Amino acid sequence: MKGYNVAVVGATGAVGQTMIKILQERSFPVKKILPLASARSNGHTVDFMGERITVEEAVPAAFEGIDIALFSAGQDVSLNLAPEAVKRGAVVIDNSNAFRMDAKVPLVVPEVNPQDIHRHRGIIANPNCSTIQMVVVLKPIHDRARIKRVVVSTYQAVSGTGLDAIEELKLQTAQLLNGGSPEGRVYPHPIAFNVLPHIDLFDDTGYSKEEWKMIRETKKIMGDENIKVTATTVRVPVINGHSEAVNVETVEKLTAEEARSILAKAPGVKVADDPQNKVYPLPASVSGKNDVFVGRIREDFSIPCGLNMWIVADNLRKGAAYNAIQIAEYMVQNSLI
Ligand code: NAP
Ligand code: 12T
Repeated sequence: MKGYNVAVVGATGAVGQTMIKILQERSFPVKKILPLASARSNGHTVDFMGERITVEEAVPAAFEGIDIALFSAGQDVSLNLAPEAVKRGAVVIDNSNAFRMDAKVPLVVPEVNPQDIHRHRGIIANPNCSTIQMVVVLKPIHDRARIKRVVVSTYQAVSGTGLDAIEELKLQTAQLLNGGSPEGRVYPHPIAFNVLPHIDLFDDTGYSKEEWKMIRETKKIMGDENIKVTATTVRVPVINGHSEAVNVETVEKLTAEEARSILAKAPGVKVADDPQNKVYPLPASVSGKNDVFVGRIREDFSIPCGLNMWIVADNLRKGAAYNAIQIAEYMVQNSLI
């Protein structure tokens, strides 16, 4: 089988490390792996297929001979280096917010809109973590009953922000248990034993950028500007695994039983829905898994055609690294690379 030269930009970070793990788990056809990061990581190594590989600095010349570049080092790095990688013949799968709403750039969740991959011009964008896990569940419902409106509240883990934020939650938890009063460094307020209705920056609408990402990206991925979406995005003191309470209004009536049966057959979805027996998705149980989990599926009796659901996924996997590698796998399977 053909092998590919794969660069991972941000290889020392929370998402980059997960990418390297998943490439191995799935036996992706890697000929050469090139871990890239900032100059701060000079001398660091990563393990790949039993070999110790030195991390190199992400500079334009590093992309010479690279077939696939998986970017996860923030928006500025993507804006600077993704065009350099494309110029040198690589296909870029970008995890940042840099290109997601660019009309020329496909924004892809393989269970929802894999066909959009075909129109790429070098860069394919990976959506925001909270959007990805939601649309995997919305798509089969939309196909059957046409979604009019979505109201979502998120409960997002600190791993979505990166390794510094994971350390901050652990440190603050220890400090509070020992009678201290920690101050926020990564976040504007302490996150331990707290809940922050604040993810990314606010604009003058009163919404956060994270909320706007969920609204705009959902329409683009689903290919339907008529779906109304509103969101409240919230950080909770969970290490890994984003949860979402999602209310959906449809044109056609769906009972909870029908929704459960549609979702049980949907790609990338696992139904965990038996609340009487304490079965519902939890971040602690889905962390480390690639699928999106849904439970608490029930009718919204306040309107004629409404459903409530609880959707949980590993934000570093389906929300970032796994989704990106699924896109790469699709390209390999369809001879697009
Ligand atoms: P992280 O744990 O803080 O890691 C950041 C990574 O970026 C590190 O490898 C870091 O390298 C590298 N980096 C930072 N500045 C750089 C520079 N100037 N040049 C080269 N490399 C640089 O963060 P993370 O959670 O992995 O997230 C990284 C990015 O991925 C985020 O900023 C975001 O854009 C994206 N992301 C997307 C999603 C999604 O929703 N799909 C989810 C999470 C993250 P050093 O170790 O050398 O500093
Ligand atoms: N601020 O990919 O902090 O746009 O959890 C992902 C995660 C931005 C993004 C987070 C963020 C993104 C976070």
